[in-house]
Amino acid sequence: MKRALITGITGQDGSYLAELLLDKGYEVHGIIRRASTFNTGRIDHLYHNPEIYGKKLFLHYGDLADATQMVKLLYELQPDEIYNLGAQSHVRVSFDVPEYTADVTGAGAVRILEAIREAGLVKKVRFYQASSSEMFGKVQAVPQIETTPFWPRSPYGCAKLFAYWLTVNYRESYNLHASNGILFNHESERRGETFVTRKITRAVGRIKAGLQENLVLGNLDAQRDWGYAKEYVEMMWIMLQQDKPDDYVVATNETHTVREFCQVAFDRVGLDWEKYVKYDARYERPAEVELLIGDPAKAKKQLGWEPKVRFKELVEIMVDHDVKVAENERKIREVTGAYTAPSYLA
Ligand code: NAP
Ligand code: F7E
Repeated sequence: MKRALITGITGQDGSYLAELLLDKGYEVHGIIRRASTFNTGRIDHLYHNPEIYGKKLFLHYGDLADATQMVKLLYELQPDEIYNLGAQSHVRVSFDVPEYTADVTGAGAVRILEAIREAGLVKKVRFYQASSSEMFGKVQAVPQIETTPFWPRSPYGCAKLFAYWLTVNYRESYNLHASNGILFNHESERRGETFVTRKITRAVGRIKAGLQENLVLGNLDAQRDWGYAKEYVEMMWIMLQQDKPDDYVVATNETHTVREFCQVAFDRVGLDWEKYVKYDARYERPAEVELLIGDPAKAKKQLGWEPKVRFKELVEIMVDHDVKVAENERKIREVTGAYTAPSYLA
């Protein structure tokens, strides 16, 4: 039985990856942060399953800012694969907390890489770094591929670039099996609620259910290459099964504006988006990434990976989910008169 360690297991990707690895027969360990509120909503179905938790899935308190705990865990667990998905992952927020973002999203990767050396795991372990299309930022070529020069536009992008190069550096310096997945935006019904796609689909559900009046957004002209998260985590695993580590763009090679996302999402429930979407400059970023579109040809050629879920289907999966969530919340409110339902229930 292979043993994997996931940082960021409570996040969108971490939860899907944990499911995938459990399905493949792995023993899965995840690092979670102590919080004053519940932060395991996305993996509660695994945590509360007595056949899984404590048998195949184990959670450990830790933090990417805490190197000592990382070394201790790696000594104890001796994992075969490590997936570093933990991060302060919000681009807009990274302008508010640049130093914290550098520490967790950037230096967090070094802490794991050094812990691998410290625990004597360089020959044994395989390492995946969650790199990002945000590293392309002010894009120097269209579409972006693995060799496109980077030009990050946010503290988040800069931190990810640091972690990207450290991953390459440990591969070259110590022969570590370390790979970067350069993942373009990927979304799902588990997407964090302050990222634009989920903010839109939640609003659509809530407006339809009469729980919300309008939706306030920033730049509608930004273009993104949006794929489905469930498919993207599979690529993380595939990369670590190769004899040779490498770096891969994971994308759909299609791009759409935030405006188009709104149109398709509101259309799904028969509403006219222009009547509900308002603008507020506070959702703009000091420097914007205007256009992202990735060509995953290398992933297709070398690893046989291709995305299946396309833009319209992705929007519809998310809207349909959030319509149900909002409808449940409306019913609960009717009975209790109170706001109660966490959005990821149902
Ligand atoms: P996410 O939903 O924001 O999840 C981030 C995870 O990191 C959460 O489990 C979070 O824990 C954890 N985390 C945050 N700060 C931490 C810290 N100090 N120590 C340990 N863990 C910490 O992100 P995601 O969308 O799943 O993305 C997964 C990874 O891929 C991230 O590194 C992200 O930057 C990167 N990425 C994402 C995309 C995308 O489009 N989704 C694209 C490219 C790259 P809590 O639950 O406690 O907050
Ligand atoms: O913004 C525009 C915003 O926050 C997308 C992260 O997973 O993907 C994600 O980063 C676009 C931007 O994602 C609002 O200006 C307009 O142009 O959903 P987002 P992101 O910044 O692309 C990359 C690949 C990652 O690696 C990151 O971790 O939408 N936008 N109005 C808005 N964005 C937000 N959040 N909220 C708005 O109201």
